[in-house]
Formats: sequence, structure tokens, C-alpha cells
Amino acid sequence: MLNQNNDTITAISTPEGEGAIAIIRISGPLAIELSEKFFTGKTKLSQASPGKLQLGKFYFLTSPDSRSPEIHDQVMAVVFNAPHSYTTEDMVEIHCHGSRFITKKIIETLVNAGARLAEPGEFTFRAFINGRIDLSQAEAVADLIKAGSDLEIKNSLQQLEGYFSDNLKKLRSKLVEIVSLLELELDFAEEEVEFVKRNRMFEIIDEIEVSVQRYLQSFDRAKIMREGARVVLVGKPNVGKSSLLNALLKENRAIVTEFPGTTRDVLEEQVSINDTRFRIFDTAGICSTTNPIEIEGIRRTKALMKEADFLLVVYDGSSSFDADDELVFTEIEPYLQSSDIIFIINKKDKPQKIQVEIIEKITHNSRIVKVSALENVGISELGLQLITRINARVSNPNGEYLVTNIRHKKSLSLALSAVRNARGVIEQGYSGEFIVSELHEAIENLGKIIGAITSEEVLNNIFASFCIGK
Ligand SMILES: Nc1nc2c(ncn2[C@@H]2O[C@H](COP(=O)(O)OP(=O)(O)O)[C@@H](O)[C@H]2O)c(=O)[nH]1
Ligand SMILES: [Mg+2]
Repeated sequence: MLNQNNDTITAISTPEGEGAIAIIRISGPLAIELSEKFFTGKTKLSQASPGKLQLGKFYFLTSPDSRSPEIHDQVMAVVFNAPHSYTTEDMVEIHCHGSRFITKKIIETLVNAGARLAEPGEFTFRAFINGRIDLSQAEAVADLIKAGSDLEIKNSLQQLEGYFSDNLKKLRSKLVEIVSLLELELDFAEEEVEFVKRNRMFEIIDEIEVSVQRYLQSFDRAKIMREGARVVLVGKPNVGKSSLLNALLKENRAIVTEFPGTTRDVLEEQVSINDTRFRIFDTAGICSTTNPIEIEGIRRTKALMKEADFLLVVYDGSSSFDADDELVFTEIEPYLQSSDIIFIINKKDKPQKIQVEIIEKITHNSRIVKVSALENVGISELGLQLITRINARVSNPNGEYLVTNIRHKKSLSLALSAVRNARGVIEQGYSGEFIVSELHEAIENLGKIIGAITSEEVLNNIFASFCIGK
């Protein structure tokens, strides 16, 4: 549990192990005084100019109360005076040689003199508790440390520099403003005055809805970038879904047979074309059946469709459109608007029997791709089309901030439903207190992201994921 005391804490801030140098941080009211006892340089640390490295010696304790003149390390020390430091407290950093033994000795020396070992993330926690950064900025620190791509760095920096928090604060304060006016209105209930014009309220609600929705969509995009787009193959049995997966993978991963219903479970493969990553899911064919194994397979197919970023709907060109194809269509219909769908007619190497006009009607004349998975015809074009669509979906030309944190996403979703409920309540002419209650909900959820209102449990969870010394 993170301690809210302002005692003096210390930890090694560089990774464990041997290295050229290691850095030990000390933060708190005694940071300078404690370090000064063991450091000898040209200038005393209490008189050192802040932010400037001082060359000197750091002496270790050899027994509980004595330091030996021989046993020391040559170090650089730097002082940051409160409030101009990472934690806003007095801070010292000791840059010593990166030996496990030396770092251990220095920490032991400082702890013996009265410092306490810092908990994971405790320096950043202090920066948060002391108001230097808000919660989403603290989380950005952890993200930055873990960043593995240009995009992740850019995004965590936007968050760290407060771009995201500032936007949320603005949205939140607009809500706070209407809520306070509405509360005033409730106080003067008998006089039937309207302090907030309902139209103005709709305007603000619309604005918040649009912004929050955009953030939520950015979460999906970020997820595609990070994990790869989820592409799900659907169609009735035997149309060549598994063959198509194999053709796309250029290897025989999925089992292909002439017996319908061979793929009873979901198969996932990861493919990378031109640096775009995607995950292809081969599924059990959709058909009317009483076989319990097939029924379970179809249930999983449907569950997967809900999570898909793209659907590849496959038909067999060599047979006519039948009841099962119809069933496939019923299943994908709800996704026609929201998901990206590519319609594929497979087996173009065989004489064609399918009524293309039926599919054209279903697809509202969107382009249908004709391929032969068996003879590898049209497959690379299909791959390219997929990539173009994925890239169009994830592209971020304006360098927009992307929400990547699941905690933020959850709070944003709750805030979104609350403002939508508020709109409903106003439209139905409910009294002010119902509007206030929904808007409070939205305010609270936006506030949770920046840590304006946060439970201790949430805080502990967040900071526990940090490394020691950060
Ligand atoms: N002639 C021809 N046969 C194909 C083609 N694609 C798949 N098949 C055959 O159709 C049958 C079913 O293929 P499969 O990939 O298992 O279909 P799924 O049930 O949709 O996964 C197999 O015998 C495949 O060899 C194709 O493009 N042309
Ligand atoms: Mg199959």
C-alpha cells in the first residue's frame, strides 16, 4: 500500500545488474541532509547548485555506525531543491558505478541513516499526490518506459505533457458548469426559472458526446495498430475458407478436406504484409445443423464476428447460392454498417454457377473479389486490398492522441452512456435532479481518468505496475 507520509525514500532507478553506471534516487525532507553525510566533493550538497553534477566520493557504512575512509565509490551527485524536482520534494541522485554490490552498499548506508526503501512507483506517486502531474500523466510515465514504437512514444508523451488531461478537464468543467446552474435552479424550484437553457445543455452534451466517442474510436484504432487487425473468415462449410487462409499464409496450416464441417474450432494465424500486421481467424462454417459439435463451432464463429475488425465473407462460385449462403448473410447483416466487409467468390477456376446478382444485391454493389484459393489466383490482390483497408482504418494523419489505456476506455464508456442518458432525461422532460444525477455520473467518470476522484485501490493498482525507483 502506498504511503502518503512525507518521509525520505530511496531506491535504485536503473535496471538491476551490472552496468557502466547506476543511479540511486533519494527524495523527501532529509534527502540532502542524509546524502551529505556520506558524500564528499568540492561543494557540500546543501550548497550545490541544483541540477548540476558534482564529482565526489560516496562513503559506505562498514558497520552500523562507522564509515571507512577506504571504502567508497567515485560518484557524481546532483541535487534538486523542492519544489523543482520530479517529486516536488528535495531530491538527490547519486550516479555511481553500476555494480550490484556498490548500489546495495549505498542503499544500505542511506537506509541505515534514516531513509526508507521506496515502493514501486513511489517517486511518481509523490509527483501525483503533490499535484505536479495528474493520474493519466503518471500512467503515461509507465507507458513511456514500456514504449516499443515511435507511435507509442509519441502517444505517451502527449499524455505525459498533459494534452489528454487538459482536454478532459475542459469537457469536465463544462459539465460542472451546467450542473451548478441546474442545482441553483433546483434551489429556486418554486419560482420556475430556467438558469440553463435546454438548448445550451444539448449543445454541451453533443460536444462531449462527440469528443468522448472519438476517444473511444481511437482506442480501437490503437488496438489494431498494436495487436494487428482481426480478420475473420466466414461462410458456409466447404466454400474454401481454410484454403483461403492457407493461400494467404502461403503454407498449409489449416486442415483442408472435401468433407464439409472440417473446421470445427477457430484457428488463428498472424500474417504481416508490407509491415501491416493482422490476425486471420478461420472459423467453422455457418449452416443449419443439429450436430452439437457444429452448433458449438458456429456459436464460436458468431462470437468472433462480434470482435472482428474485418469480415471476409466467402461464397463458392462453383455452386448456386443456397439456404446456407442465405443464413450466412443473415448473420453478417448486422455488421454491414459497422465492420469492414470484403465479399469473396472463391473457386473461380471451376465453371461458375453462383448467381452473382444475388451477392451484388446483398453487398449493395460493393466490389466483389473473385479468387481461386486452390490455384492461388487473385490472392495477392486480396491481401493488398485488405492492407489498404486496414491502413485506411488506422491511419492517423493529424497525429491525433490515441487512448490506449483500458482504465481510461472504461471510464470514457461510462461517461458516454451517462451523457446520453442525460440527453434522454432532458428530452423526456424529467425534472432537473434527474439531469443532475446523470451529469454527475459523467463528471465523476471523466474525473477518474485524471485522478480527480480515485479510490485507494485503483491508485495502488496503478502504481504497483511501476518499476522500483520510478
Ligand atoms: N476447385 C477449387 N477447389 C477449392 C478451392 N478452394 C477450396 N477448394 C476445395 O473445396 C473444399 C473445401 O475447402 P475448405 O478450405 O476445407 O473449405 P471450408 O470448409 O470453407 O474451410 C476442398 O476440397 C478444397 O480443396 C478453389 O479455389 N478451387
Ligand atoms: Mg474449414
